Amino acid sequence: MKKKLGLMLSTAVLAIGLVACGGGSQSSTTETDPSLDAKVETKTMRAGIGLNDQHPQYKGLLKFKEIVEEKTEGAIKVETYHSGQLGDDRTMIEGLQLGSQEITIPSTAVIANFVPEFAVFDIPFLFPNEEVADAVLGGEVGEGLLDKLAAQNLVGLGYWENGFRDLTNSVRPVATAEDFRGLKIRTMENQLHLEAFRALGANPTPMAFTELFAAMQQKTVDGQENPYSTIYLQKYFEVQEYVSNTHHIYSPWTFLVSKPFFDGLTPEQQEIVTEAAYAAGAYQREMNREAGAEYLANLQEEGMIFTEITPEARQEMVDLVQPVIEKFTDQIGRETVEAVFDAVAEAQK
Ligand code: TK8
Repeated sequence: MKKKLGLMLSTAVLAIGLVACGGGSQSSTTETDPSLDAKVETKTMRAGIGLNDQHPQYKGLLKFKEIVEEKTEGAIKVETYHSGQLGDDRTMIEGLQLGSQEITIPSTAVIANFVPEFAVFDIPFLFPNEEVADAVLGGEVGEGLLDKLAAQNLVGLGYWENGFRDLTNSVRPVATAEDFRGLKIRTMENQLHLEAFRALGANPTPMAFTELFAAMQQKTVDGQENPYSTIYLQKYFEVQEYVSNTHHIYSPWTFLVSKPFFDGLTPEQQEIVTEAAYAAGAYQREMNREAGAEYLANLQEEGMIFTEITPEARQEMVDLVQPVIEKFTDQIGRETVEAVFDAVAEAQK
């Protein structure tokens, strides 16, 4: 009798739990635990990213999966989908809001379409190096921006590293701003990126990451800009000839979880998922940097022609994009822009 009452209670609690976290959501299933004769609710986190399974972004996601499944003893299962299998960044963010997936790790540039303040990280030449980027993103300013995601039904659990973005193209070597003239460059879907490349003299086209390789292959665009890791691991050397170390933007990714799903987790599960996201982010950043120098050498071995951007040429680019930064400061939020620039200055002391 006692056992039956226990089973009834645990089933009742389970039923309340299911209703609390959205009931029949596809992300929650119940399995019978033979050892306890009680129904143990397992939850599934469908995680989609844009990069392929060779990239540190995916290796970081596998680390997240390993930690969460181990620490929750299988109560939370993580399904991983790479190479845009669940869609491009914008589609996957909407998937979190609609409940068709639970995790994605998009560029802040695309998040800016949902939370305008995130465009602050698209300000060209904002971060001088990775150490300053780490200090700002991991500090009060970066964490404060994550809090703004809640209004979009999203939870931000730290920043991962996409890295410094560099230009490639199939037309000519680019050594100065003059060399950008007329190049059809794919940019992320972000107005600031678009106008910054216009200011440099290029002819930019916003495009989802998932369409980029084909666009370069069909010469719909002449070039693109991404970190060396992406250029190499996505095999852009097969469709691009020239690469320059423009290092024009340090691009973060943000680890996003669906807020309705996150709110349905137990406090202990929320802590495990949060800690796993930050730990996997640190793991991914370290892996990205360890291999960083090799990627450019690999690109040259694959036949790409590398052009060094001199400090003078880079300064000319900085000067050309200043009016764009001014124009977007109010759209991003003057307070946010000033706070980020102050944090950058503080991190360099
Ligand atoms: C991958 C994108 C990519 C980004 C881009 O999902 O779109 O060029 O740099 O990393 O987020």
